[in-house]
Amino acid sequence: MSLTNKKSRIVIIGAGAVGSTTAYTLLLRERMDELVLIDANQEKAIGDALDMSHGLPFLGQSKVWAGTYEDCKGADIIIITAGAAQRDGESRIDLLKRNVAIFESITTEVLKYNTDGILLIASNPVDVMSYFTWKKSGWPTNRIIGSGTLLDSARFRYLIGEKLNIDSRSVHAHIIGEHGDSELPIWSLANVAGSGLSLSDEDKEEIFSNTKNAAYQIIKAKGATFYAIALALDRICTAILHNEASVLNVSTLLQDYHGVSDVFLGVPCIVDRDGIREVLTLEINDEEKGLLEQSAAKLKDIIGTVSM
Ligand code: 6V0
Repeated sequence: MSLTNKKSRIVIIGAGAVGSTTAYTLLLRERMDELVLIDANQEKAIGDALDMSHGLPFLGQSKVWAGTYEDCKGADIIIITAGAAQRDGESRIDLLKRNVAIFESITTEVLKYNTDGILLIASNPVDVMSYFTWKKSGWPTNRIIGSGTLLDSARFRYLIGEKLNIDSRSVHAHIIGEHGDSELPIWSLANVAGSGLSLSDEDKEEIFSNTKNAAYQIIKAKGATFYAIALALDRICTAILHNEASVLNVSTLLQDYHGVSDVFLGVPCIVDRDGIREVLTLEINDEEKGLLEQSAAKLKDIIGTVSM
């Protein structure tokens, strides 16, 4: 809920698996006063909003409805989880081009009604979509946030915690870079209460491989991933609405981050009411710096293949 008298509002664009699960998570945790669902498939958004509204007698005072872009007016946060599914035989680049076109039309509509909110991007490839949204919007970088490697870092911490039999909330460990195949684990700084981790090289390899391949594993098993990303998006929204200044590994524009510039990648950032207040530079080693450069080069190549 809002800390001021103004009603807090979150708009979710794309009420698919991720969007509707995020909506439900935000409602259960009573994060905002008003929640709006927008989807190209309006019936789906209407159905979800009704279904969730019928649970409100068991919850709190939040309102949820299927809306239009006009409802972006005054919204604190606009989460974009819309996306096209890959067609049979379609290349990843062609899928990306279709998703960029979808983002063009969504951003155009949002900007008609909102100029001072925070855009939170989850659609994949999230670092590329965040970069395009930033370019298209012309908004300052603090108000464009990609979910980045927050989910990957949570998976990493969970797996380390399981291996050591320690509560994953007490494990401090980062995945940075692309939310995808070129992401990198920062083993040099991973710790529990400041002590290094007693993990063998094999353990580390297994943990990182399971982190990186988690989405493939889940999609193979049930077609999509949505619970943990919904909690990650809820975490970012809470940091914003409650002005927490929490450190979260989100995707942001890097400028001379260990020599990397002009690309959105996941790194630890301080997130508060204004969005990204500060990008924190991790003291990573030379090997990790090399991997970060590779991740950035990959993203720049992808960005170069699609024009806005
Ligand atoms: P989904 O269930 O297919 O939902 C996508 C929704 O977008 C559908 O309901 C569509 O109708 C809607 N949509 C399509 N075009 C438009 C448009 N122009 N305007 C409004 N709505 C539109 O996909 P799912 O929810 O599983 O995934 C959504 C996106 O999130 C995909 O790009 C995933 O790859 C991405 N994820 C990102 C994660 C992360 O960590 N950042 C994690 C999981 C999924």
